[in-house]
Amino acid sequence: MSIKLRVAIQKSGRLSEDSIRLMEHCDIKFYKSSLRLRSEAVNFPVEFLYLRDDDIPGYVADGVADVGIVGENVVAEAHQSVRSVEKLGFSKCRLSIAVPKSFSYKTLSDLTGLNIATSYPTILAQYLKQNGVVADIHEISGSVEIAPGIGLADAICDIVSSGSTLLSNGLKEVETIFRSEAVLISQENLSPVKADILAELVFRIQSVQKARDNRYILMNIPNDAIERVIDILPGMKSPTIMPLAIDGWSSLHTVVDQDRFWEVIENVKAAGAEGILVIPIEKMIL
Ligand code: PRT
Ligand code: ZN
Repeated sequence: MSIKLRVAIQKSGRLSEDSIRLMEHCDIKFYKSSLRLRSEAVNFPVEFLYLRDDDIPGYVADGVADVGIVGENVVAEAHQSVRSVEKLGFSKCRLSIAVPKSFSYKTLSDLTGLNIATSYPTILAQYLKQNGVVADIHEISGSVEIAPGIGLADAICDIVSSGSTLLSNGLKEVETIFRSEAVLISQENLSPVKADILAELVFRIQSVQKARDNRYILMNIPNDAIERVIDILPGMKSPTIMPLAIDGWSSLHTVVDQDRFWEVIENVKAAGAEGILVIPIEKMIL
């Protein structure tokens, strides 16, 4: 039997869909079934284990899985010895302290002596300690946001994404203590063969992520505007320029970072570009 890298992904939850989509964008083909706990890829030496997210750092540290995809919040809370290999850019959220709306909060020391409910006692304790605040941490495993309303705690520390859960429970966010996104973690001592498979997987993930952050653009420009347009595309490799069938015009092709995309489009339009086409990129290998 050939050696396969065992990749742990969340069985069902907020990370599952994006984790599977990322593997598919890396052209790894496998059968997904919500009933199965394990599946093998057909065209790449990996097999997937479907687990609860909280178990992933421990399984990776113990070598049951070789690598895993999980939130950085879970990794930090688990404090297992695993290596963070690559941030994955999805499931972004923050761990924040929130208090009832009526609480007149000014600084962290206002929490001194209070009871804070959380599912993240380790991260919270570390944060309070670093900031010299002594409070009681009350660990609960779910529905943290209702704790102040039922008199179980004075404040909470929980994951926030849009903030609507806090709002609908009469709470306000007062401190962000940790920012998180999905991350690829690995066991610390992979065999050389597995380390090679991981390197190939990371290479594919990076190519997919770079492609996701960029757009390929094509435009027609009058030849006398070529210099001006090139000046608008700073920091990028020299664009491709090809003559059009019409005299005095060229087609220019280049790659633009999506963060700067609209600004670049506005500027090249003003410089005389016409017929601008924007094309998504599937993979970018640099
Ligand atoms: O069953 P299993 O144990 O595998 O899953 P789970 O229920 O423990 O985790 P899951 O699927 O809810 O979340 C997995 C990971 O997604 C988390 O560890 C975070 O890294 C990340 N993530 C991103 C979130 C959120 N956004 C999020 N909004 N995790 C939880 N929430 C919850 C939060 O706890 C709160 O109840 O959503 C609520 C807040 O959302 P807003 O949008 O109202 O602010
Ligand atoms: Zn969980």
